[in-house]
Amino acid sequence: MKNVRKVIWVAGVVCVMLLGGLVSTHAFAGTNLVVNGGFELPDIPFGSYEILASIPGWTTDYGFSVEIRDNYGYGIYGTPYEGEQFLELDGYESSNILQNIDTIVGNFYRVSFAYAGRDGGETYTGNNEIDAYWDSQLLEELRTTTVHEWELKEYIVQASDTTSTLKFNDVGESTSYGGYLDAVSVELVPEPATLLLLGMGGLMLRRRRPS
Ligand SMILES: [Ca+2]
Ligand SMILES: [Ca+2]
Ligand SMILES: [Ca+2]
Repeated sequence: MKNVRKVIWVAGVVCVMLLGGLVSTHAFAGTNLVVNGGFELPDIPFGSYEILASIPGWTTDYGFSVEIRDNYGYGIYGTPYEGEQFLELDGYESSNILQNIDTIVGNFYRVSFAYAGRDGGETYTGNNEIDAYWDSQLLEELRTTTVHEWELKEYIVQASDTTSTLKFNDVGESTSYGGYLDAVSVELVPEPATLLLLGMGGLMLRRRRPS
C-alpha cells in the first residue's frame, strides 16, 4: 500500500511539474491569443454597421477602413458566425487587417477563423478574395462563390519568432464589397511529448486507485 501511495504521489508531482511548465510558457493551450478575434469591439448597435479606420487589437497596412456589422443584413445575410458582430474587409476600399501575437519559437499553434462571401459581393469579380498569412507563410487563398455561408478554417503553424503576425489581405477589386471574417483564434498546441507524459501520469493514477 505504501508503494502504491508513493507511485500516486510521484505521478501527482510529475503532473504538477508538467502543468507548471505549460503555465510558464505564458499561455495555456485553449487560450485564444488573438485580441478582439470575434470583432465584438467596438460594440456597435444591433442591426447596424460602421465603417472604421481602426478597431481594437488590429492594425492595417493598406486601405482606409474596415466594416463591422452587428446582425446587419436581411435574414441570414446579417448573421455572425459567433457573438453579435463580424468583419467585412473592404469597407470603403480594399483593405487588410493584421495582428502581432506573442509566440514561442518552435512551438505549434492552431490558427482558426470563419470566412464567408458577402451578399451582393458575387456580382463583382473577386470581391470575396482574401489571402490569409501567418508571417510570410500563405495559409490559404480564400475564395468562394457562395453567399454568406460561413466556413470554419483551421491550420497548424509553427512560430519562428517571439512575435508572429496573423494577416488577412483583401485582394479583390476595391468596391466597398469584401469577404467576411469572424471568430479568429490562435491557440498554443501542447507539445506531443508533454501531452504523452500528462496522459501517462493520469493513466498511472487511474490504475493504482482501485487497490
Ligand atoms: Ca463575432
Ligand atoms: Ca453590438
Ligand atoms: Ca471588393
